[in-house]
Amino acid sequence: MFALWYLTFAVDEIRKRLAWFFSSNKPAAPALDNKPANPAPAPAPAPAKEPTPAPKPAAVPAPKPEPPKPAAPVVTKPTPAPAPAPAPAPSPPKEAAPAPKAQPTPAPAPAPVVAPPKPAPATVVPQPSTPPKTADKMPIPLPKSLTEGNTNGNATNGNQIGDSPDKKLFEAQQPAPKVPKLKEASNDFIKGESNAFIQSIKEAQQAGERKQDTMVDAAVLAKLEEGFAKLAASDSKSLLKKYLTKEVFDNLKNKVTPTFKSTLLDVIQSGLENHDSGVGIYAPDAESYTVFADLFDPIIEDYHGGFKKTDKHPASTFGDVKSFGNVDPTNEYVISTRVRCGRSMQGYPFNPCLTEAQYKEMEGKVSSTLSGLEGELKGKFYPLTGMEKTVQQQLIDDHFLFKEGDRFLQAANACRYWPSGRGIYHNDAKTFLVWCNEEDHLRIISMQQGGDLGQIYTRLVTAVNEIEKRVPFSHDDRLGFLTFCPTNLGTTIRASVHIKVPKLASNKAKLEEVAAKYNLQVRGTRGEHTEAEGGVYDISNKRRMGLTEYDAVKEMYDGITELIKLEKSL
Ligand code: ADP
Ligand code: CIR
Repeated sequence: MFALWYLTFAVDEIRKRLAWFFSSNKPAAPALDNKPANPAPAPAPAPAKEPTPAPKPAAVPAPKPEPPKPAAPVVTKPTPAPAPAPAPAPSPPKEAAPAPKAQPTPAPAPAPVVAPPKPAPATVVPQPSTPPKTADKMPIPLPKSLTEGNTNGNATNGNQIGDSPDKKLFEAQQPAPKVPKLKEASNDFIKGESNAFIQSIKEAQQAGERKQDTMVDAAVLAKLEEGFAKLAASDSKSLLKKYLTKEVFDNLKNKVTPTFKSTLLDVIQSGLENHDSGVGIYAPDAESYTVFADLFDPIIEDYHGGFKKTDKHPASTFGDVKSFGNVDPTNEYVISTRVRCGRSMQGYPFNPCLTEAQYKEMEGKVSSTLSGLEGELKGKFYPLTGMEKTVQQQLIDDHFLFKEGDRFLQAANACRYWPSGRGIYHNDAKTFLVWCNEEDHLRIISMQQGGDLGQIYTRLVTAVNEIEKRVPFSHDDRLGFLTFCPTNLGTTIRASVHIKVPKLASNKAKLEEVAAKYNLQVRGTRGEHTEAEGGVYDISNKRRMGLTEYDAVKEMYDGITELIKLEKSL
């Protein structure tokens, strides 16, 4: 009697499980953008340039993805730019602006401090007020207490990735266990092993749930396959092409980040669209550095001159700021000098995952925080929204403001809602500037004519220390300060000169070769991906990771000193 009842129960159970199994393993409907069906942020508008064209049928993978395998120059005249026309004051920062639906609410960022700053309490646990559907099973990222490398005196949180619970969780999720085949399970049942069968179906259910968590929709996979094939057939010199082997590609193409569900396409689409990229990848969110580590790690190691996946970035050390002299004391070669660093605000993801409301909220926080700066750093915030085109162009031409329409950033989905939330703060002399929400949340810049690196670096470090007292920034134990582009991780420091070395530069390849010997990078007059105008080159330290801030600046100082010596000797 019991056996009969049990058999009936088991058959019924099987029917239900089978019905579930087939329904829950269907791939999600293709999303309209390149995010999976349930993306955290608002969908991005199509980039200016159409991404990879529609896939050829042959390139479209089967709808059921395989489970992941294991795992002006130059400032030639003294600050010639006209002061920007008065721009509309940014709206006051909204406290706890409601997050859009399905958007993981960032950890509460501290209110802008204008008066004497208070360090954030190290024990505050960021509580998303509206946890995203897909993050329901995610532990809330706990703040780490102050790390050695983080000199800002604040706890770190959501953008922390080092050994965070998030990291452990999504490492543990890979690879998803093999889903037992139903036919095998049925045979088990016929053999009377019903308990084993029910157990195996339970396991299949769990595996299915995990598999769904990491499922990348078919449209994204098709774009990935076609983009990969085109890149592989191209003569691209990018680090993306160098390190995205078929094996790495296959291992990563089905992965998504736990919180924002960013895919490999989000990481590599800039390099897929722009085969002339030097690097070709960006991190849509901080978790990408771990989930897509098989691609990020070798690129980071190559770009930053040997920073291995087992290495740890040193603690932030600005060193003896006054120890630098003038890099060109006779004033013959260097036109101007600039040192910048990048920072990401804790509690906010990188560009591709930000909502328009977050952009505006961040702009408000940046503007109101900077309005508390004093002395030489005292200045004004000018939002891009409402800025006159002529004023904007003049600022760009004078090298104070970021350019517009960077195709590398656009393809990475980093220019959404432009110009919302973007702006620039500067003092009257335009020797201290802060960019808001261009490539990074903040770019803090000190620059002036001539080669007085000591004065320029001292100003930068004073400013960074002041701002860090007021705003908590994202920092990782291993990677240092977190940035959107892997080339900027670590110190985030780029110290550059605008320099004329006509003899050396008569052979561009030779100039590049000599610069590389001193770990220097050569850019054009208007920055990255531009040409030299009037023989003016932008030469800077290339690596920013695995060394201290002081050493990154010293690398530029020592290298330029050698270049000038060489130019004199020719
Ligand atoms: P970043 O340094 O932020 O990575 P870019 O290479 O795009 O970015 O340069 C940004 C702007 O800074 C450009 O207008 C560039 O000409 C200017 N710039 C860089 N170095 C100097 C310098 N030493 N003097 C004057 N302008 C500079
Ligand atoms: C590229 O890959 O060329 C762009 N995405 C920019 C990379 C950053 N550039 C750099 O060398 N620091």
